[in-house]
Amino acid sequence: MMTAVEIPAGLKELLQGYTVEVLRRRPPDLVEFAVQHFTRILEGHRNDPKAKKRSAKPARKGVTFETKSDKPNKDEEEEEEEEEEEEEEEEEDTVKSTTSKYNRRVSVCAEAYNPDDDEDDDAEPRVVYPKTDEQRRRLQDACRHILLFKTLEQEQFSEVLDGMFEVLVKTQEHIIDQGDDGDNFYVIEKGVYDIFVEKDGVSVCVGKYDNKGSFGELALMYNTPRAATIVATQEGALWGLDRATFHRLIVRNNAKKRRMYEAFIECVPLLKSLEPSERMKIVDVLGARVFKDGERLITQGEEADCFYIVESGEVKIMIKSKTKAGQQDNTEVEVARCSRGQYFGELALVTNKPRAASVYAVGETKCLVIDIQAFERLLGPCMDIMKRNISQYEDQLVALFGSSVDLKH
Ligand code: 1OR
Ligand code: 1OR
Repeated sequence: MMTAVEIPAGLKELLQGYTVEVLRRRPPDLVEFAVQHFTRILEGHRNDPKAKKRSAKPARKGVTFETKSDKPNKDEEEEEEEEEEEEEEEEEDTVKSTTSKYNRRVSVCAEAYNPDDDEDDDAEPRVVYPKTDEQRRRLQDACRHILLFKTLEQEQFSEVLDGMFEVLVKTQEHIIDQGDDGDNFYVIEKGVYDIFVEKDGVSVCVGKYDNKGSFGELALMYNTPRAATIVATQEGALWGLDRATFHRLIVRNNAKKRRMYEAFIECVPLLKSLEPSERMKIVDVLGARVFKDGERLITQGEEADCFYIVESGEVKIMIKSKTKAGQQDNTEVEVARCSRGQYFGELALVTNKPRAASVYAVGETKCLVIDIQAFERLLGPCMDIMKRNISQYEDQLVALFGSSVDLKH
């Protein structure tokens, strides 16, 4: 006998809206497009709470909200917001409890765009992996330049260190397989790791991590399947951080980052052509770094691993001049300056060449920093603008040094 299935109010309209957009815009990746589409709806609901109520959620009883004592700085507005998010989370909980490799959570958008809603993460026991002094020193070294940790408060950072565990890996070991559910986030202590992405059934090596950096954040941040396969090409050592601790410390911190940087990122001219949800993904993975007056951020001739946007202060770009015989001497010539909202450090990433200039802070300067993998993953749509600007560098270079150059190749 057939049982009547109740279709939740609003479901049909949601799916129809998505289908119409797909047919209208013909996106190459339906899942990615769905994330963007539903995120826009979610953001609309955020700005218009009535719209959210209209999106017909089943009524639930007995939802209580508890203020956690270890978050003394929360203002009332945030708490109200969280009360609302808490409602959503109750709904998600039932789904979470059935999570398995083959039964993934479906709440991709809700989790990705509501980092505040992880209240019950705090109820989970805090895992501490005891470490020797020597291990802690190695761990601290490995974590020193991890961008995701750069906006954490000291206390959160030390909780991250406590929660990390050492993982020794063998040659050819798969640390992560594309399509799997996310378990841990990893920081590299040593070793080289290839990044493979499967396209049309073919696995392509799209990059590598060379003895530094981190990976495995995406599946944990957005509750999506692993987006790439990571394979050790030699023996190596990693530090892992489990999913729950990553959520409690990093995903929650992303909510703060979004509040801090959303308005600024919206105004960066280079990023204007991105969708709002794409800009938010940049905010999620960026790190903020402060440089002292005169400090060198980039050294000409070195290998590149990140990209910068000036948030405050100024940097000067210096190029080593050449003698008439074309030899480089060590005198540096200032060729440009960048201030708030401007970017630099893209050239070496686009051309896959060493840094073309050195960059120094002028006065105390704060920059937002994105690693090369995130740059390649998220800034593709801005590539034309960057390439156009690179052509302008070439013109200037010719004017200064008199020879014809091609910085792009
Ligand atoms: P994850 O949790 O999805 C695989 O697990 C990890 O590989 C992922 O998090 C990132 O940390 C890392 N696209 C997607 N993920 C990447 C990429 C990448 N590179 C590293 N990861 N691209 C390559 C950019 C050089 C884009 C390929 C189209
Ligand atoms: P990068 O990754 O090579 C140094 O690291 C950065 O300085 C570079 O990316 C650019 O973002 C930035 N020529 C080369 N690099 C420049 C120049 C530049 N200006 C800024 N950068 N020229 C000045 C053009 C106004 C040409 C010099 C003669």
